[in-house]
Amino acid sequence: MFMSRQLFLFTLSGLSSLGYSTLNASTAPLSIPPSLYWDGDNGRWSTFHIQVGTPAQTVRLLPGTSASAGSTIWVVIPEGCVDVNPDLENCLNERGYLFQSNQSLTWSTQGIKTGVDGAIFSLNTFEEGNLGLLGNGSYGYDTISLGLPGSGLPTLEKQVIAGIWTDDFYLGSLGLSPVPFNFTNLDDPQPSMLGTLYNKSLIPSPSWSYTAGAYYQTPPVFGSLTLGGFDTTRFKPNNLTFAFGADFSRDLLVNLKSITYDTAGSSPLLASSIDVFIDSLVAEIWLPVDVCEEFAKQFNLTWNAQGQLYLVEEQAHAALVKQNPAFTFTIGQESSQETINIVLPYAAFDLNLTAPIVGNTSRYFPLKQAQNSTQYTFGRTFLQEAYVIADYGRRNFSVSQALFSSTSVAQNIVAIEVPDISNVHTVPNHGKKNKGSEMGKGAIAGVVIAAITVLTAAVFAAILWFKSQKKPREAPAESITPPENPAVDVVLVPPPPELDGYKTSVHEIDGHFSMNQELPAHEGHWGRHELISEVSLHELGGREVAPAATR
Ligand SMILES: *[C@@H]1O[C@H](CO)[C@@H](O)[C@H](O)[C@H]1NC(C)=O
Ligand SMILES: *[C@@H]1O[C@H](CO)[C@@H](O)[C@H](O)[C@H]1NC(C)=O
Ligand SMILES: *[C@@H]1O[C@H](CO)[C@@H](O)[C@H](O)[C@H]1NC(C)=O
Ligand SMILES: *[C@@H]1O[C@H](CO)[C@@H](O)[C@H](O)[C@H]1NC(C)=O
Ligand SMILES: *[C@@H]1O[C@H](CO)[C@@H](O)[C@H](O)[C@H]1NC(C)=O
Ligand SMILES: *[C@@H]1O[C@H](CO)[C@@H](O)[C@H](O)[C@H]1NC(C)=O
Ligand SMILES: *[C@@H]1O[C@H](CO)[C@@H](O)[C@H](O)[C@H]1NC(C)=O
Ligand SMILES: *[C@@H]1O[C@H](CO)[C@@H](O)[C@H](O)[C@H]1NC(C)=O
Ligand SMILES: *[C@@H]1O[C@H](CO)[C@@H](O)[C@H](O)[C@H]1NC(C)=O
Ligand SMILES: *[C@@H]1O[C@H](CO)[C@@H](O)[C@H](O)[C@H]1NC(C)=O
Ligand SMILES: CC(=O)N[C@H]1CO[C@H](CO)[C@@H](O)[C@@H]1O
Repeated sequence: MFMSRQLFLFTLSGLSSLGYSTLNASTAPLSIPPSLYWDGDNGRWSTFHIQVGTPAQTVRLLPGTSASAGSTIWVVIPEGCVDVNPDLENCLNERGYLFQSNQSLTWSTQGIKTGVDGAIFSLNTFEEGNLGLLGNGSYGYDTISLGLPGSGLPTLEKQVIAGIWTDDFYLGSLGLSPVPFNFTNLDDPQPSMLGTLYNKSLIPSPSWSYTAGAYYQTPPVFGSLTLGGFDTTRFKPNNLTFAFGADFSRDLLVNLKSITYDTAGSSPLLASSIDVFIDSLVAEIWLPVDVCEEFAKQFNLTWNAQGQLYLVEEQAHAALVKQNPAFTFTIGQESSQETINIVLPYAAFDLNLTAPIVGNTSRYFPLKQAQNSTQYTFGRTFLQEAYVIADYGRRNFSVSQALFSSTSVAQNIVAIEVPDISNVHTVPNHGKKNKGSEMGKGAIAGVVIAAITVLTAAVFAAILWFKSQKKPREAPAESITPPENPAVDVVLVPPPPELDGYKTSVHEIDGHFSMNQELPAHEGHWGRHELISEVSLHELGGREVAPAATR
């Protein structure tokens, strides 16, 4: 890690002496429209469309903010229905539609070591694996297009795709990491989607902003995803900036100082501070056991040992609705007193488990008992009320209270430009626990951690180098915005769709019907049958986890 930081410094100063100073001023951020669906088996989550393969197969994915796991795109493949959930009604639609690689003319596994079953590796879930979320992927390359056909969003060739079938990740993931993926048997690091978009000057910087959306709002408000910028109408600004965590795979690390709720005389639910990792690939909020127990005591949550989760009985639910507590999460940097509050109403925690996790829909409270500090996680539950802006050029991010503007409010997308290299003198060195050595242990499809940290630096260096080589001749006079004031390029994006977003059954386009509709008829086992015959891991031990008593 020390070596890699030195390299980072070296490459940055090397670039400034090369006179890197230009940008492609015509590059605007990309606002990815939500799918207008609420998907998932552990809550209602706002997904996003992408098309994969040739001809295009449209799938709905959740944005994946995890630096490691988010370096590739995950799509659910037919095994995820036929073998893992053979009895699940309407499985294709439930899992956001499937990708069939053998129906794509552009699918390729060239150069990837393949066995009889194809290129199967475990998913690079360093962080999620700590929470017991695991899966294998069938890897290959294919063409992707963002959004639905006709959306005018970019098409990218030869993106690394992992076909997944595990129920641990019920929906596929639109990985947002800029970090390239490294197959164990290939020397070439494979650029991620964000890296490719930036390298092709399709976004102004390697950065993104995301909030998960809130089904419980009236009307429900879909998620918001911007690449290379942010949407000022979706968050309440604050002045707090977080530096990325020292550990590359735990970049979005915040210090949680306290959790309180607003009922008079209530005692704080968490008193001493902890570091918590923000990860959209996880649904729940993972906190120390004593904190969870405090929640359970205060709100009469029912611990379900089999599923290791909290169910909410009707009576407790009614009491919570009546009391309507607002939970305030106070976060900041570990070393600083400056804090911000993210407030979550009870409604944000009022989620249901549905099939295939449980037979009958069950209310649960998305709080999980973390056994140690590596498990402290703010998942999508938190991101319903939080808007995160991550800037990989400056290695910093912000967390803001999400705003739920009405659909009649036009987006206001602001670009994040790449930092002015000449102003960069230091790279934050937290000197904190360095996980690089611990991580080698998982024999994983990709990402050799030490190499990746170097790569992260090297890739940006390469990108910047590439730009510096190419652009000056064309636009010599352009100067880059200094980092103090990165948001210069205000772009008004066309007005929102004419439909009311919350009418989830109404769509302008039946995008997913480019999928092969004969699919459900294939009931057999194919190719990888010996892999997937393993019963997949669920959060709950079995299909039938009924609330303790029905009254
Ligand atoms: C494509 O793969 C599916 C399983 O993923 C299989 O059922 C089908 O027979 C295959 N089709 C062809 C043409 O190979
Ligand atoms: C992934 O595949 C390997 C090899 O077949 C298997 O041992 C492992 O259990 C699988 N992992 C998961 C999470 O299914
Ligand atoms: C800027 O990017 C656009 C695509 O976003 C491209 O068409 C154009 O050629 C680029 N201009 C320069 C000077 O690179
Ligand atoms: C941020 O800081 C500026 C200058 O110190 C101040 O004017 C502004 O009110 C602050 N904004 C917020 C949201 O605190
Ligand atoms: C807690 O929930 C249980 C089961 O729903 C109920 O019997 C009990 O009365 C509740 N206790 C309180 C304090 O609300
Ligand atoms: C959860 O299920 C209950 C009863 O089945 C239903 O009334 C409620 O609307 C559901 N909540 C969500 C968020 O889907
Ligand atoms: C943290 O707890 C999880 C679950 O008990 C365990 O798998 C993991 O090894 C633990 N990690 C450390 C660093 O103790
Ligand atoms: C990153 O840092 C720069 C100044 O160093 C600041 O202007 C910017 O707002 C920060 N970005 C985020 C997302 O907090
Ligand atoms: C960027 O693109 C150029 C040419 O298209 C390629 O040579 C270079 O390796 C790419 N860099 C990265 C980091 O992907
Ligand atoms: C689901 O609900 C139905 C009707 O209330 C009931 O007959 C059935 O036993 C329940 N199943 C489980 C697994 O609780
Ligand atoms: C560029 C790079 O560092 N590639 C590495 C990818 O992973 C393989 C196997 O671990 C290494 O041998 C390569 O050096």
